[in-house]
Amino acid sequence: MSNITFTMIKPDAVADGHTGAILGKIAEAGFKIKAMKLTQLTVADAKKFYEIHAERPFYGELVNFMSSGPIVAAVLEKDNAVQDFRSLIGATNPAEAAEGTIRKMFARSVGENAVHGSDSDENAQIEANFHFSGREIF
Ligand code: 3AN
Repeated sequence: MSNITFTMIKPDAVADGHTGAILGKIAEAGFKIKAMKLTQLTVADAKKFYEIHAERPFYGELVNFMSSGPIVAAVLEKDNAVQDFRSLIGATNPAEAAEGTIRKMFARSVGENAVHGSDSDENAQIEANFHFSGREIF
């Protein structure tokens, strides 16, 4: 059964000109695009999106970074979407990410790590609804 995951190409990767290459890797890996847009998070959006990390020492840095420039937000569909996408992007810290993963190839650092991927089916749905209205998801 197909399911969905939510991703953002983060401000570092958009600014570094990696959007096309990252979308190519996503398509090659068999994900279908159900929704996509170039947008920018406000500070309030970023705070809300990353609310779960509010107590972590890097929260302020994360919120500032994620609202610092345009991102590409997308909803992707594939069997086993959440886990397969996390395998495709690699470990949070690009220095620890496997060869060939998106973070290994394109991330700047653990904080500016090129892409977001949902960590559960439930969060994928919440994150998709945070960024897209029903009529923007196909
Ligand atoms: P992942 O994105 O791999 O699920 P999380 O959920 O632990 O990782 O972290 C969410 C985001 O917080 C990361 N994508 C990264 O941008 C940032 N982050 C995580 N750990 C650190 C850290 N040690 N220092 C700075 N930023 C971090």
